[in-house]
Amino acid sequence: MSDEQMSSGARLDDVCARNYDPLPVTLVRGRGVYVWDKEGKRYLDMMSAYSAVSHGHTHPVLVAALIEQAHRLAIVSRAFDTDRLTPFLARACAMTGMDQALPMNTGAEAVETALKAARKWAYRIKGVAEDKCEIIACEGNFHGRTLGAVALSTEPQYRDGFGPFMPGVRIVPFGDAEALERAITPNTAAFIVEPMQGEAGIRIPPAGYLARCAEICRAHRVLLIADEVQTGLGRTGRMLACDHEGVRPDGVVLGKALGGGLLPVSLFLASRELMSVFTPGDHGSTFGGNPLAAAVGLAALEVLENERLIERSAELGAYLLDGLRRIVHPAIREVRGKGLWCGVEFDPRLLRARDVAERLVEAGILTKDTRGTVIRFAPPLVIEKAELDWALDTFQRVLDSMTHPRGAQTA
Ligand code: IF1
Repeated sequence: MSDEQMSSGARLDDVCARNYDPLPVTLVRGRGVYVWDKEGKRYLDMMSAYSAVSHGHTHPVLVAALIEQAHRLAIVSRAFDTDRLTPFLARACAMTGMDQALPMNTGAEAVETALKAARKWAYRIKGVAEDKCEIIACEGNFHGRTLGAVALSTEPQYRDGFGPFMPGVRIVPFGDAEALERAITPNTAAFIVEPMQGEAGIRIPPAGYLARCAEICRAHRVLLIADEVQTGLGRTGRMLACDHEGVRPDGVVLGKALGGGLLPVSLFLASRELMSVFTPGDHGSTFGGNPLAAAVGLAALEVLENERLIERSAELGAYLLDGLRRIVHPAIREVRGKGLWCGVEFDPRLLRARDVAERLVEAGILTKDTRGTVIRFAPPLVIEKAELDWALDTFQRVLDSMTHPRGAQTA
């Protein structure tokens, strides 16, 4: 909220739609793994804006890239080429093993791009009858808030009041490859999946699940589209979560951290065959691939490698997961994680995750509950072990102070 708004006395609820219920803190500054509120209180950021701030807040190399490009050339539309787009896309393709990329801005836009590509591939290359193709998605998925992405969602609140939805969607249980095979028909264009589900509460499928899905998709000539908006770019300890199983999907969606924690940058990356369905004018975006986003995106990929953030995520993520599993409280049901992406699930009869998140804010840790039962720990990948130790000690201390319905103080 601007100074004048602050001085005018306007309140967020007066001027903003209530599409979020933010935790009771107003942030004004960030650097690295820390952010500060307007009273100057410091918080350790353990959620990284849902993994969009994997490089840490206001990373100096990325801010410098942003400022340098902003002074040169920022927005020209794709009606013209620029000197920034090709190097960015070439680096992204090299780091993901994909042939080509189509630049967008938000994760949902890149998901929509993937869905359009898959449908057109089904009609033009696989030979499915026009307007008959089907897309398979998983129970508990999250692919964005646009009407196409929400048509895939199984979360009632994300769909309530927004129908009718695009037809041709089939839902299968997450983690069950044989259910995927049973859902495939001759009209199936693609299977879109988060290799590990984020919003559903850091859900990790059985080992071999993704590899088996890839085999099934190949056997039935169905595209495998990996939505790595949250799991990609080192968050789970590998460049892509698909890499844990050596799976090369037909298409990959990247977003969030690709913008270096500074601005929205997303990509749909695919095989040459899949990307060949797009001809000039089929699809686009005013801001997609702008030189400012491309310069920051390239710098974000370079920092990922130069500062070994992917390796740090693997090493420190194992340390974080081990530390969380040593936390003691009767309300903890399960601790899950991969890389610096962990979730602690609580028994809602004993503790509400939102209450834990609010107590963590008071203790100086920013995190977020998901689905009402899971607290997510996904710090910037630049975090140090000593900061993880402080977070673990603080988390245990907060839980020790939280009673549960029986009223007994925990041991
Ligand atoms: C919200 C969480 C939700 C995503 C995956 C695409 C997108 C996302 C796997 C769309 C976005 C964000 C959206 C934000 C909360 C957050 C989120 F899982 F990260 F916590 F909702 F599930 N694919 N996830 O996770 O990307 O268009 O937002 O750039 O909408 O409340 P976007």
